[in-house]
Amino acid sequence: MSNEKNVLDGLAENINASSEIPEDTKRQLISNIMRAKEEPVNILITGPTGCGKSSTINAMFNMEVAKVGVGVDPETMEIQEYQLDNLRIFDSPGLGDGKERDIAHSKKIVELLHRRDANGNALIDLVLVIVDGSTRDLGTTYELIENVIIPSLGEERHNRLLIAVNQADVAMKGKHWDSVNCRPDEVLTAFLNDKVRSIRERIQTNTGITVNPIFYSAGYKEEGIDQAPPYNLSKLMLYILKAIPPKKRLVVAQHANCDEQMWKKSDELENYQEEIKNSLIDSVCEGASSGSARGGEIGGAIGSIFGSAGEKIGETVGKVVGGILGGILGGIGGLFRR
Ligand SMILES: Nc1nc2c(ncn2[C@@H]2O[C@H](COP(=O)(O)OP(=O)(O)OP(=O)(O)O)[C@@H](O)[C@H]2O)c(=O)[nH]1
Ligand SMILES: [Mg+2]
Repeated sequence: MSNEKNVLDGLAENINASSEIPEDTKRQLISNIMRAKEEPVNILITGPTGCGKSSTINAMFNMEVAKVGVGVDPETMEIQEYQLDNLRIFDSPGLGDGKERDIAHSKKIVELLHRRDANGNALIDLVLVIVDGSTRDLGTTYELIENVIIPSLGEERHNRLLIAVNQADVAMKGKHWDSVNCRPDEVLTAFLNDKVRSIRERIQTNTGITVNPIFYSAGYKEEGIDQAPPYNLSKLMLYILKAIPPKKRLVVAQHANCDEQMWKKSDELENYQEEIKNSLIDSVCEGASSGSARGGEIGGAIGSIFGSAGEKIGETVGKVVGGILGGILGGIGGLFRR
């Protein structure tokens, strides 16, 4: 059932077997990988009924964890918890299910956001609010973000909130979606950019908080019909990885969906695969030094963490680790395998 041992142990084994990485560096890298086994990550995914929370969780992660709604009844009435080793995902209904239910849902979300771990840190690392891109009525979504979530985020309010507009494919009722190439045309792209900009400006004005929403499509499945693949799911994964500390990134990425198709379609504003790879290399190499180079100095770029004297070693290690990650991470790794 668990594939944590496979991914992280496999990563450690491959690093250990590499002849290109100095021994002392290996020890540091392996200890970083083993740390990812202990490090808990808790993500709250919320948004109104039918926005695509379950579809998103299923597309991103390696297990059919969440039931996708087909009927008229909301599928997710309570906060559901899905545990993939030490990655925990909370799936909570947003608002818009009637006054009484809204109050009950709000209370549960507020309670969850105030929960602390044994060290007194916020339990929830990240809140991902999913916006239903197919509707114009964002009233209940704003209510949820501005009056329920943001006031409960405390000190960490600036970086614990992500907003993603789902169902990009049907944002204009299916018009302007190129279903052959699975991407929005220029008109739909402009429409979606406008949508994320207006969400950003509205939240900025009303709360002073800056969020940079993205848009994507979780794709969908129907009985007996092939799945329409997701769009910008790699972008969403990168958005999440960048928002959590490097030491927690492997915890999330190890459970990424094995199916390469999930990750392929994206806008080309950035090379998301490359960025995901770099963010994971940082995660594995955090704090590593070549021994002779300045220890403990952590830079964003792989070369710099080894100091200028160790730049060459840093580069080699980065390449080796990137190659190993590509080999071991299943579908998402397949995208950056050489
Ligand atoms: N076209 C399209 N349909 C989607 C997308 N994401 C989800 N859906 C469909 O929207 C419906 C609702 O999706 P769910 O994933 O169940 O939504 P949810 O937010 O989990 O809903 P509740 O659990 O009821 O709150 C399903 O029929 C999905 O197939 C998408 O990106 N594009
Ligand atoms: Mg659901």
